Amino acid sequence: MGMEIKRHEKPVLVTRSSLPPLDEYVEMLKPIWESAWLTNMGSYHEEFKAQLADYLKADNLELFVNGHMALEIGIQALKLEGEVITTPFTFASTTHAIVRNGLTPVFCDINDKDYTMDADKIESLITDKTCAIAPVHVYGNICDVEKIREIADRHGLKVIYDAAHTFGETFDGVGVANFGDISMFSLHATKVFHSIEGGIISFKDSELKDLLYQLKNFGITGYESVEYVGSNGKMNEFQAAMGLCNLRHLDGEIAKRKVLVDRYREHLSGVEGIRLCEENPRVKSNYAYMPVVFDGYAVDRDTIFAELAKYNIHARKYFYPCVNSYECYSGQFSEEDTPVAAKISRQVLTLPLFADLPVETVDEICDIILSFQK
Ligand code: T4K
Repeated sequence: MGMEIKRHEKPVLVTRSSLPPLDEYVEMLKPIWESAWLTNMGSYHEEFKAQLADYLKADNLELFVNGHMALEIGIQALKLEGEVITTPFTFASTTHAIVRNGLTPVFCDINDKDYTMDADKIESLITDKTCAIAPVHVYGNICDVEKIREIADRHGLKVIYDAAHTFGETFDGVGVANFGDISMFSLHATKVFHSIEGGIISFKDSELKDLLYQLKNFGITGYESVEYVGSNGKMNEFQAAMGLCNLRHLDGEIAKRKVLVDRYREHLSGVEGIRLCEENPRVKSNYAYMPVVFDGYAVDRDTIFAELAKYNIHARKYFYPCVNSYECYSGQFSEEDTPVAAKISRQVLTLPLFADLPVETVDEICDIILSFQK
């Protein structure tokens, strides 16, 4: 701290995809060339699925071309009708997947500690049309899974977790894939673990297995039969090969992220007007994001965002704006119904975090932020 900070020549972005050594990936491509089997559930697809089941400690899972298709198809497989209680503090995908299934989102506010759905506010939103609750383990913070399960069971509702940020995490030693009726993991290039693009649905009811497989393959159920209006959500062999390579290096990548998160915390914890998510001792984290909330700090979030940009450092406002104020939903919802989410979305900044981010850059980012201190 206290060093002179120069503008970075190359932009420091919020994240940077991890990649395996090139030779390792190229070696994986050779069998694809030999077999000329590129997609439609090839051998890498099957191998990847088996290794993921092991890593995620989940018996039932299906692979998809990306996280969003996984969520859309996962919801379709549950055959729901009516209203789904969800959070507005998320990426566009969560709500879009609900709406594109012909369901109506009902927005529940978040809590101001870890920004997941406020479980105490769910019951007042339940009506005779409610069919499911769709919370998000936002930034890798695990929702109040116990209370949500209890509410869902009492009202006969399905629970759909958007676990896009939560790959590999555990809660009390249980793989996060095991909560809810279904959970969706994103394997997008920007995630802690990726297969270029990719997605997973883990599911409780093993009877969903065939249906999910069929729905991601146009609803085809046999050579001469198409029983469902399915989609094309298949993961291809190049994606699966990337996933298999990355899985070998994942634990090392997470360990590097932890060092950086600890460093951010060292600098920013306890500073007046700056809030960090509390670490939950019940959760084994994957250190997916570094969200920082500026609430009563010397300057506001947007000033910090602009100041970092002067140094070619590009934090992101994940998740601003809230989904219930998107143009595409104009006139249907009001951000005022979820005041905590509205406030946090204006105060939060996710700082750069990726395995190969130099620790010196973390020091610089914190120096820039703390230079405004009164
Ligand atoms: N649910 C939640 C809660 C989610 O956060 C997401 C996705 C989903 C569902 C849907 O899952 P997927 O269908 O995407 O699997 C990015 C990601 O594209 C998106 O996956 C992610 N959430 C979201 C939070 O972040 P953008 O629009 O911010 O991406 P973009 O292109 O601005 O990239 C962000 C930064 O990542 C860049 O500044 C640099 C870096 N980057 C990006 C790409 C594309 C790389 O290093 N390599 C790359 O290939 O959405």
